[in-house]
Amino acid sequence: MPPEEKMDVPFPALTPAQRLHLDIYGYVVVPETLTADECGTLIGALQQLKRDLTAAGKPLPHEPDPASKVRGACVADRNSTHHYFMRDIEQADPSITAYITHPLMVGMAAEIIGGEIRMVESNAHINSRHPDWQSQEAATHKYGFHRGIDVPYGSYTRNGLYHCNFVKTLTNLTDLGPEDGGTVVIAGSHKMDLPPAQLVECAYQDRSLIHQVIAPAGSTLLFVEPLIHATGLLTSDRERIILITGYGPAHLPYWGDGELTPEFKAAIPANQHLLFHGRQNWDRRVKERAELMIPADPRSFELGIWNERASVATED
Ligand SMILES: O=C(O)CCC(=O)C(=O)O
Repeated sequence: MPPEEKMDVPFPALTPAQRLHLDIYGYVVVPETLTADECGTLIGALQQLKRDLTAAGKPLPHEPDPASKVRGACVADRNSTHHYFMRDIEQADPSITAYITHPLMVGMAAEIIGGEIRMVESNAHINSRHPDWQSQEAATHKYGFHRGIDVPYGSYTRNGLYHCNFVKTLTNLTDLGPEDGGTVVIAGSHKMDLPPAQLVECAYQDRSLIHQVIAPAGSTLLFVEPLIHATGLLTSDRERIILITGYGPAHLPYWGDGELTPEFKAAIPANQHLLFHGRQNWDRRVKERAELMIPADPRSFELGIWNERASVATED
């Protein structure tokens, strides 16, 4: 692949300890991936999108008239009063596109996928506590646990390290304390090829198996989709705002319902063609971490301007 078609992303993107954490638990929380200003910009864009989606009557996926969507985006559930789940948001605002194309996010996902990647979905959630929150107890709460891909199909090991073909970067744009509904996961379930219902039942019997994201704004939960996970229980009076990109190997399809407009497609630079369009080929261009103790690429990257990313200097 010519250098001008490859975005410059960190490799390895994770420190050895972060990589080990992800291998053991199926997730790692990476702090300070976005600055306070970057979080503020993204919150502004998501609140605007929420207002615009509401004004448009909350279009759903697979609407017969795609024009009813808002800049390609829709909501997952029209009726929820406290949980606003926005889907297919990749072209809804340039700052959201900048999050999807952020070199650190792309680099972290590529490291776990083990080669060239594409975006497969993009979402955001703005949620506040449930109207019945006072009747909900953290010690007995039942979460909406699920996994996005099963263990044997989604995973492989190379050089002693775990890889997965469906990875998400989930960044909290608001601070998450223990009562702010941070994502919960059943730690280590990404390696357990057992019926999810059994894993969930065991986690309710021993709740120390359930880990919850508690992290300052601008932290990214990097996780693999065989990991059983759910939205946490929110009982504070604060709003939680999170932004998510799903990534997969470049030869898998996009599975959202968004259709890129001709204007958006025209603005995609050569070095992001793969990220937005993938590549129809059986071949998988592998780039795997050779061993755990390789230090992380020390460079820092900004949210920046989505279609002005640097390309690699030379071919690998
Ligand atoms: O709301 C959350 O924290 C979890 C989101 C989620 O379940 C997902 O992206 O699959």
